[in-house]
Amino acid sequence: MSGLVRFGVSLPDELLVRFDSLIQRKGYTNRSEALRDLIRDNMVEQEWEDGAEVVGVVMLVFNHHSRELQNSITDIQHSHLGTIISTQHVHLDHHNCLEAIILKGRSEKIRRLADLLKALRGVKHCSLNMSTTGKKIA
Ligand code: NI
Repeated sequence: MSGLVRFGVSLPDELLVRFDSLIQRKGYTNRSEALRDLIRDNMVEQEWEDGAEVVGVVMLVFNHHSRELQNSITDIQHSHLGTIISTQHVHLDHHNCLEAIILKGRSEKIRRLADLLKALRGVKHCSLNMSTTGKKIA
């Protein structure tokens, strides 16, 4: 368990007014928690840039009736067993499916895999949520 350290921050007054307004809208009750989250976001972003081991979620929305596409999505997953840790399939409606693929591994590998999935014909939307293993984030 790490301890808490207090430190002073000097900011242009106008910037602080805007910061306070922003964090209030986002539901923060104090500046410290908002600042901690900003720092964490920045560290996670850096993990992705540095090629560290990270966690990501690829969300795919695609046409249920395209069997070829469904096969391709499954084939890609079967050939990346070391990186894909879980997959959830949701039948959104009669025509649309959503697949949430949770990945853990080197950031460039996860980006490549997300690009591969996105480029498949028939994918309506693909997004990559870039998160962290949490190991280095307090
Ligand atoms: Ni489905």
